[in-house]
Amino acid sequence: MSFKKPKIALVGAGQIGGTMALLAAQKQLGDVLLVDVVEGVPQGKSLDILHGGPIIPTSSQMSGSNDYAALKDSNVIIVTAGLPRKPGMSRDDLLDVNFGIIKTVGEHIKKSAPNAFVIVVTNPLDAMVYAMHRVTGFPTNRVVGMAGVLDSGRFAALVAEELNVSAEDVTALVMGGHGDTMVPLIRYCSVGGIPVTQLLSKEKLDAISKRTANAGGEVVALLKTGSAFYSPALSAIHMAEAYLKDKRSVITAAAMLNGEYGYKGMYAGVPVILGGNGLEKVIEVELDADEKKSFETSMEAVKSLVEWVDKKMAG
Ligand code: TXD
Repeated sequence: MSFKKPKIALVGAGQIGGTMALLAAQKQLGDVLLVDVVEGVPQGKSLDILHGGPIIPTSSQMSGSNDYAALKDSNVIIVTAGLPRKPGMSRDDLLDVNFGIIKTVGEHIKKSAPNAFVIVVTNPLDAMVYAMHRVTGFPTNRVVGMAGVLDSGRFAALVAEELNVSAEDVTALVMGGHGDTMVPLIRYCSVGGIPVTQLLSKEKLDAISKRTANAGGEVVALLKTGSAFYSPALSAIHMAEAYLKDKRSVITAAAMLNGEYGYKGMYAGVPVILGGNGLEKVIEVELDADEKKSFETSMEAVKSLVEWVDKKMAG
């Protein structure tokens, strides 16, 4: 018997793509390919990481290409190709230009790597992951979006900071679309198993929810020339690892709903089990009246994005 390392393709070798390449090599998840339209960038970043291989140390092979044909037989493909947000720009402003990019990338994935597990990161996330599913025609267990891991991580990090405790002891659950209407579920957040509502006041928790929904914008305003990339890269690699190691991780991902939470045919950020078959299951948690209302408001925003993509696909 012979074994080959998994092939991890990162389409988009920008801030998130480059960071993911380093993380994937550090974690020895497999061989790493960077693909980008800008000549030299994927080659340069992969060469740079390759030079660090003996220091990490890692046995991951690194390569970079401007040719989508290099995607051939990839096991996992993480897509960040697109334009990032500039200050003052909403995620939805990006819709048109990034849709065109996802369409091109999706068509190549379909041709070159028909069995790949695809994680979409490009914004506006809920529309782009839906477009990727439509363009590739891949089953929904193999096309997911990254947002919930990041949004939940942001909420948990802010709770940990407020309580002055280790971030690794806080778990949080942020559902809904990846936009200003995301739904932090305060009562599902726990600190070392203790419900956070026993440790922080409602006012504090409401402020943390607000700051979480605006966290991406807060980073954009500080960076001025791009959007967050370290925590998004960590989040997407966390998902790839759950798949490659068949971890059956319980995380929040943008997943296609098929009746869960009362919606069908739309992606939404929901808790899921991620393992060797990709998205193994959508977990339905109980929502109270207020949470349900917030989730529905968030889904209204996603619905208009889905309709936009459907129109584009039809015409
Ligand atoms: O939670 C989330 N899902 C997100 C999403 C959190 C943060 C950022 N999020 C979005 O990810 C962001 O709004 C962007 O749409 C993507 C990528 O963010 P990144 O910060 O990595 O952007 P960069 O540095 O601009 O990188 C994008 C790269 C860049 O190198 C382009 O040349 C390349 O994408 N690009 C392409 N690559 C391949 N193929 C095509 N067609 C292409 N077009 C652009």
